Amino acid sequence: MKIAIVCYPTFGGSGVVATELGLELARRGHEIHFITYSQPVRLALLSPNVHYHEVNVPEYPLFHYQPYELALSSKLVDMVKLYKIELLHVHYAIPHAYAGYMAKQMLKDEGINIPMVTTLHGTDITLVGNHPFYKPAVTFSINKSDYVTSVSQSLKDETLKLFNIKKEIEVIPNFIELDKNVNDPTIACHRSVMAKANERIITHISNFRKVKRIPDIIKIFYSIQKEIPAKLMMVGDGPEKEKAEYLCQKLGILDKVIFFGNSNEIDKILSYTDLFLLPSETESFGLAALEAMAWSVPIISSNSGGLPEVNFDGISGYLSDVGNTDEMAVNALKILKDDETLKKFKENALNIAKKFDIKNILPLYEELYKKAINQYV
Ligand code: GMT
Repeated sequence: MKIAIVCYPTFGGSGVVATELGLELARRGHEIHFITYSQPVRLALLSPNVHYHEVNVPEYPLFHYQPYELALSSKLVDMVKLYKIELLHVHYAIPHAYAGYMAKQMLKDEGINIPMVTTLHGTDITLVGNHPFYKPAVTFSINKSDYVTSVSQSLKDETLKLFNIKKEIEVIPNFIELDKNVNDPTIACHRSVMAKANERIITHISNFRKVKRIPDIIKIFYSIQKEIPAKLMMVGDGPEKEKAEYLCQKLGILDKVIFFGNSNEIDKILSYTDLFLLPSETESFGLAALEAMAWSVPIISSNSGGLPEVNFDGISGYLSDVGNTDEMAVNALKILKDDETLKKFKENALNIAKKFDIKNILPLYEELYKKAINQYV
């Protein structure tokens, strides 16, 4: 199949899922065209089956806001015609589903019928899409998609609750490539560089937005390091990072916290991590947690959104109410208290992650694509 993938190219779950999906589809022989405003961060190499088309938005002094949707839909039209693309898969409803629908209509005018699959990722529904200024356009473009998927049952329920959706929504969860962890020889363990042998390593990875509740992470770690020797790895960048550094300084724990910034070495960091923290306000799935579990890392998370669908309470880690940092710290110490308990949680985390291996999830997308393309044949 010839598939166009539209996504955000930056660090963030939806772009990561879209990129990894495209790369795996390409490995399976499909022709993949990434169409976005810069090369996706996880798209290191282009190959004969992987193409990247940049969307350029010409600036003009009259524009207060640059019309990205317009440029994106025009690019989609041009690329569909040039490469005879058979399907559009847009990730994140805003504004991709809207731009995709416009492209569909323009192409229809020229006698080309192309199906569009929209994948809902989370904040496009829960935080941003639900804003009254966006809601009519988001509702419209979801309903005009040929097929709609959501990354968790919780996100599906939330979408149906918040919007007037007439389409069936299929749940296709986030995935990880487990083989990569076993087979990548470049992932040597650098644990000794980061921490002493007796210190537990605790990690958080995100884009440091408010929704991630970064101060909660510092609070949980503060309680942990009072009881046991530990280090905290803070990976990522975003609006809450500076405040987090300040809080660590105020609490006198800056020497125990390493701020990495955005990193392409997530696998390396996770390979020596003992515990992952994700106390988010809302999380449609929690890809970062799954990526950690794939490295046998147990999770302390909130119980919001889709997190209970990936982190199983008392098995792969623990879940607590949003903001209950005291309980989260107690649970973290339960996991970290001795090597035997930690080992059990690690094994469980990996076993649950296996369910989300790309080998199990990718065929669900392929089936959907076939259905979508066949409806226009
Ligand atoms: O988590 C983020 O802040 C990034 C965000 C995105 O849209 O890129 O991630 C969302 O999509 C991921 C992939 O489907 C999900 O695993 C994340 O849970 C979801 N984030 C939220 O719902 C906050």
